[in-house]
Amino acid sequence: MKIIFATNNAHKLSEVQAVLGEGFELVTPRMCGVEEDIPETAETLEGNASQKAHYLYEKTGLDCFADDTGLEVEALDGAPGVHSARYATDGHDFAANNRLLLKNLEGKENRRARFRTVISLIEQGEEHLFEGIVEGHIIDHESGEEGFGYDPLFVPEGFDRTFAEMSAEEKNAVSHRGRAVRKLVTYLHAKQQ
Ligand code: ITT
Repeated sequence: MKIIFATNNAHKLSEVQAVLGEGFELVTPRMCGVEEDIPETAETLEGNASQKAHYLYEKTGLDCFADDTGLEVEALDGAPGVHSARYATDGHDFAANNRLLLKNLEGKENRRARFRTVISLIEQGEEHLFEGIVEGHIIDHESGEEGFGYDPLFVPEGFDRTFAEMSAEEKNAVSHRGRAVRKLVTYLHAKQQ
């Protein structure tokens, strides 16, 4: 089954393809002739996922889905949250975001945080939402080379390594995105029966 994934993030694409498995072929916006940045101007993860998926659906008329993800840090009242990509700068500067996060957590004892992913699927014009959450904590220095974004700072509950110290399979098994995508797969499989 071919399905469009409304993302420009190559890391996400490979994580999602790995969870979907061989039964699904992911198509990128670029492969459908959509070259521009897809707008993300809502104030919630649900709103942004929905906006991205609807944007692509209106452009192509084909079934598609989008994910929006945020890191929600308890001691920072849920920040960076929906602003995770542009926390420190206007761009997707992972290193600057991580530096700012560490600075804002300096001296704070509560390091609890969670990643939350919301997927919006538009299927035959109807929207369906799927959520995935992983709880964990933020350490005080970057560790590991794998993954992307805040992965070098985030240790999921039950582990003593960051996501950036895990293989893609290990991260997907417990991650926010892995959990949300497995719900999406369950839904799509049920529809195929
Ligand atoms: P698209 O909108 O093109 O899909 P994006 O990079 O803008 O890609 P999001 O808005 O969903 O993706 O993510 C916001 C930021 O949250 C992202 O830039 C990363 O810094 C961070 N992030 C998202 N998923 C992550 C993950 O699995 N591990 C670590 N950081 C992540």
